[in-house]
Amino acid sequence: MTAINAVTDLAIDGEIATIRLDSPPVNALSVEVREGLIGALNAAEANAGVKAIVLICAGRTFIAGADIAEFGKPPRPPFLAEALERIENAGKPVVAAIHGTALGGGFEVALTAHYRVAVPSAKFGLPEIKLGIIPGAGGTQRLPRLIGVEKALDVILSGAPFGARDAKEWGVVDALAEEGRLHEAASAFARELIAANAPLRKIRDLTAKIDAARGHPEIFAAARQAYARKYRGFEAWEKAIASVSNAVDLPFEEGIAREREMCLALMAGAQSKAQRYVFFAERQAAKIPDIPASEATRPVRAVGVVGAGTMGGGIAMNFLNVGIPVTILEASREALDRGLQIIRRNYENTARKGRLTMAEVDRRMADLTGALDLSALADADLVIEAVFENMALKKDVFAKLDAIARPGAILASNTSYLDIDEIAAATKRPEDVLGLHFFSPANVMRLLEIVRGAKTAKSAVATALQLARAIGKVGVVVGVCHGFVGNRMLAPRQREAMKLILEGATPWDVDRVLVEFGLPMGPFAMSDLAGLDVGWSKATSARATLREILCEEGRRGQKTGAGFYDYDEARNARPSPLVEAIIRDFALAKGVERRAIADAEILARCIYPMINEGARILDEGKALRASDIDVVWINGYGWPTYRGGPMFYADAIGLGRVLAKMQEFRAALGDDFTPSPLLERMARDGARFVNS
Ligand code: T1G
Repeated sequence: MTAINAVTDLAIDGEIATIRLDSPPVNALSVEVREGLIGALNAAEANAGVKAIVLICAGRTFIAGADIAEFGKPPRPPFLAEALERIENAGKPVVAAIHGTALGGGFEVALTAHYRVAVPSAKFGLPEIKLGIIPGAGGTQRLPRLIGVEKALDVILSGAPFGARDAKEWGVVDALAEEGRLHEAASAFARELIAANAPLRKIRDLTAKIDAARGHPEIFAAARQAYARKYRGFEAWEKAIASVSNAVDLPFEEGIAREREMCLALMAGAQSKAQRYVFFAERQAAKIPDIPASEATRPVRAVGVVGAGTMGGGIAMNFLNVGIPVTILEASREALDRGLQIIRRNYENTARKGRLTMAEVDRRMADLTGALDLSALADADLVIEAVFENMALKKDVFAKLDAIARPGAILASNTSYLDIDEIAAATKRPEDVLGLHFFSPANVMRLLEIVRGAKTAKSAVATALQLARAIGKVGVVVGVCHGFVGNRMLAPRQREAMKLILEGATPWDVDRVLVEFGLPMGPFAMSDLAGLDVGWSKATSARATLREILCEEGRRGQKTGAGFYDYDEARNARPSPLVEAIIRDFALAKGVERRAIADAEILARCIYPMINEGARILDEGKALRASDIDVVWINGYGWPTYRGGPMFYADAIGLGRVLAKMQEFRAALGDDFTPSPLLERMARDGARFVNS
């Protein structure tokens, strides 16, 4: 075995040369890897005894893509394109041996090999779209030639990985290897190629699949339609479609050149910069300064959920999905049956869409046990309380859990606002108590706020972070304060939205401005969806707020066909002249002077106080870092990834400008706009919230 460089070895075994890359953690295509790859290929080619070359990776995965940390820096030769050309034009067959995840540039490397062998657990994909770019090393040109335009569009636009069995069926992989015996299988495959004198198959020369798509613009129209909603506001996806279209219409070399041009232009743009920042921010969130990665976690083999309502049911599904059995508790047989029924129906709906087999639905339901007596949770390793948002009730639940839960069990509350330390004090084991704040719908939204109380044990926090990952969520550790990070920052936005409509903007103006900014929904459409009567009661309602008036008028949101908006049968929203009149009357009664309000003011009034609240949260240490706040807003509230989160966005505007605007608003509108001392300090120092 010869070392080509620090990350590349070449081993010759008879007629087979094996190039082995070993660049932890994920064999990303750094300058060293590119150098090693080219050096090893040259050596293998120069060796006359070598008749075939196997390319394999050490560690957990085949190449997982370009090195994202190198993006935005001046590129250093040798460039990836050169390495790819060397592979594809090698005079001896190159077999890529794939395990783990062959993603992005890694998959593109494999597509320049003449043949591919993979273990069944391997995954393939082109996730570039998630980083705001398009594949830049031939992915949009070679993949359509290999699997056809429709499938390639789906792989590239979804950014989602596909498994080895699909890869085999689609012809991406030529042979499957036994798990753990990849090198042997790839070598055997290479020997067969030598024996058969097999041709050097270059994907670039395949034409049948792209010929079939020529003259069929409807294929591209369908892709555009399928992804338009998902990518509203994003730039890269249209370029991806254009590039695949080039694969059909242009010669290979030209298609490749244009692909690279578009990829580089996107990479230099603001959207990709924000999306790359989010990639690293999400991984950073799992790192807690005073909790080492070696901190022992507690095994979680059985979960208990208290409350089988919408939240409890959604929470339970997360664990059932990954094979962790759940016992779910309700107060009455009727409520329990209803809760279980809804979970089953959710799964059956997924099965109907073809995303789950009925056998899998049954398996998940078999892992779910309903219970009416708290003692059924005595063996759970983790209990999550999801009852009404009421402190007395929660304390009562925790006192009872304390009496029955096994030692070391983690006791979690799904509260959205309440003081975890006060809840923990209802037990004799506050070290085992923390908050696990799921976002509705709990089985869908990726965010999990992990609320660390004053006495929460490190092992409990580490376990929660690990568990978040296991159920496919992004866990963010936050401190105890009213509304934690997400809802605490939502509050000033909602407050300003309500003030704006009294001052003269319409609810639809406010919603439109925020939707144009990139949020999935404006505050008033959101209120209508959630129900205006959440926390409202007829008995105490006194027409004192706009919300009380609307509720008393029977306008309680979508479910009543009317809220801020009017709704038709299909729940399409229409602006309501009646609501405009109600708002006008209410403003008059309150003595609020009305005026025309520009879109720019609406946006600044809604967003800047959020940033200011984020600064307060940071100052108080309730978030560990500004990027954690951004991860919360991206994954819990649909903040557009291409704007990188509110704190990243503040940096992009400039903290001096944010502060100046807050001061201007304060002078005109009062102390709701008092700048946070941290914002003042940072603006004065020319500092930034995040490193990007
Ligand atoms: N570049 C740099 N660092 C990377 C990286 C990459 N591509 N992928 C992962 N890391 C780091 C990550 O930050 C973390 O570091 C550690 O590796 C483990 O990651 C030309 C231009 C491979 C499925 O988008 O999807 O190719 O936090 O915690 O859950 O067309 O990482 O430990 O310091 O996520 O086991 C396309 C991105 C690039 C793949 C592994 N490729 N990576 O998941 O571990 S664009 C991607 C992933 C491109 C070409 C274009 C995942 C993973 P640290 P992890 P994991």
